[in-house]
Amino acid sequence: MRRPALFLATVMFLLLIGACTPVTPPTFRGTFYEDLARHYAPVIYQGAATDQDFITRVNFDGDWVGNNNWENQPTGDLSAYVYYSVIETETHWFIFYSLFHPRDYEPHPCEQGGCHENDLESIQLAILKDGSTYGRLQAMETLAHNDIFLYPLDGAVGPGYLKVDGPLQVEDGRPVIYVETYGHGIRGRPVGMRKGTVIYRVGEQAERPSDINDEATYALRPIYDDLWQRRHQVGPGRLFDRPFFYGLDLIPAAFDGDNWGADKANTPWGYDQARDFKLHVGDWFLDPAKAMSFHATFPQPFSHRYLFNPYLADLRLLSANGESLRGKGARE
Ligand SMILES: [Ca+2]
Ligand SMILES: [Ca+2]
Ligand SMILES: [Ca+2]
Ligand SMILES: [Ca+2]
Repeated sequence: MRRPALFLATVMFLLLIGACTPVTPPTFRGTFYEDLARHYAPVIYQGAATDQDFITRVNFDGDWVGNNNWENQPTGDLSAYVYYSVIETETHWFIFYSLFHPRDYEPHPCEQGGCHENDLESIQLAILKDGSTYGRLQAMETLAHNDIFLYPLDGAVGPGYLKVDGPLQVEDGRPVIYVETYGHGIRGRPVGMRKGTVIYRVGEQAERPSDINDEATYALRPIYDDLWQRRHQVGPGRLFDRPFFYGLDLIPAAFDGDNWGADKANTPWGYDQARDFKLHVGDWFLDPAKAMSFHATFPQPFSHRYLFNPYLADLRLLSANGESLRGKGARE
């Protein structure tokens, strides 16, 4: 066989192998990262006026369609879930938690404005790998609508782009967060808590609170398995919408939604807040070492070299030595 023919045959063979081999993406389930996320899973004080303030999973209505979630809120399963992810550098673990509500609403009628379908507000923790099993919690950032707020626990962590909103509250080593009623913005201190309060703690069971003053356990779900794997489901009637370029890849900035506005709720990798000109949309989730060290001042050691970042790896934006290639011109 002449060389071009041999080459062609080899390519055809590899394509055939690729087409026949089921691609199983890595999973967080059963890994140390899941243990770590469970170890630091927050205690959630959820302001609650109605069951529209109960946290749940994105497929609470039995499907992965975004624009029927407002409609299905009254009939869907409101068992409690929190989404999580872990990214690791040489010196830190960054744990991201996202809380989903089918509706973001107001005490007044939605005709007066302020409501939208789907709602995802998030927090991120920076854990110093100090040689102990679960490391040492250094700081938390929380998202509330248009802003990200900073809460150091380690006295050596100081303000950066963000001011310090207060000290990080902990309960049994877990961060305590407050989720406002109606709009579900998250803070490290009680803000916008109206009517009742549901206290959620991590557990094995996903429980549904019985009323707006109750305690319930939530189960964890991996962002990587549940949401990131569906990032190509984009467009009206699908899960996501508002694609944007991160590197050379289009990923969706929002959940598909159509009540009281189009596509109003962000994905974990779609937040636009606290960026200035230093960060790209997506960096807070996808490149947390860069984002958090811009938002806050961390003591050394603080590495920007990733040991585990499956998102940048999937986007082919991870260099051989673990650095983000986003904005480096390598694939742009
Ligand atoms: Ca749905
Ligand atoms: Ca809808
Ligand atoms: Ca909201
Ligand atoms: Ca849409």
